[in-house]
Amino acid sequence: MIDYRGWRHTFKLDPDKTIGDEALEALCESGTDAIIVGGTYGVTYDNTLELMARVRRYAVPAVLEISSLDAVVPGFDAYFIPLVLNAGDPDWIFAPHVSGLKAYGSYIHWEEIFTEGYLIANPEASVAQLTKARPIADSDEAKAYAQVAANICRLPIVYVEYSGTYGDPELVRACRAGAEGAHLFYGGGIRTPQQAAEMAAIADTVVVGNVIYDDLQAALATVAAVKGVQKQR
Ligand code: 1GP
Repeated sequence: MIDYRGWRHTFKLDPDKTIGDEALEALCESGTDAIIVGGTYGVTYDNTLELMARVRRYAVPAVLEISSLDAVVPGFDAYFIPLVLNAGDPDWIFAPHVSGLKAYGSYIHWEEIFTEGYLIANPEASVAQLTKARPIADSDEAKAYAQVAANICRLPIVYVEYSGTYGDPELVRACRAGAEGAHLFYGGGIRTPQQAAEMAAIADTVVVGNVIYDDLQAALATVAAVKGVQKQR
């Protein structure tokens, strides 16, 4: 069974985007701790299955972050289930989870399931539009959201999602303080080793996504940058 608590760096691959075999090999063999498969739009059973089969040729752990009930593919090492803490549309809080359990409840291996308290901090991100994410007023509010996830809901993971833009380290630090006892993922807009190192000093795990498809070498360089940094506690 995987243990994400030791992970410092992950790549997030979008099944709706194209990645060549050589690039995929470079990512999987880069020394990253895991590959997360996930996306907001255009994620289907077929493109998720295809990507999983390709990633499975390598030893790196593979996790599916579920965003569509039509694309729940068996065979991953683990499944991350987002619970959108600041969803403005309540249908994005528990409705999909209830539908998923009605459909697949008896097949679930609960030891492979980890819930992410997902805080969407970039209002321009596709996932923010989809879930009608409420804006986060300031770092104090972000900290309170993290506390709701970690202390009220007792979720194992808090994920600060800035998808598409580089985040505010102060806000991420506030989430780190609020998410005491939970594992903190940071993702969003990392394009340089400096950015990767800055967020790795705050978060437990750094997630690198979009830059993979724009500049593979820049993406690969984030692995060493993250591994070279100690968390500041
Ligand atoms: C997206 O948090 C990840 O879900 C990573 O964000 O694609 O902006 O790197 P980027």
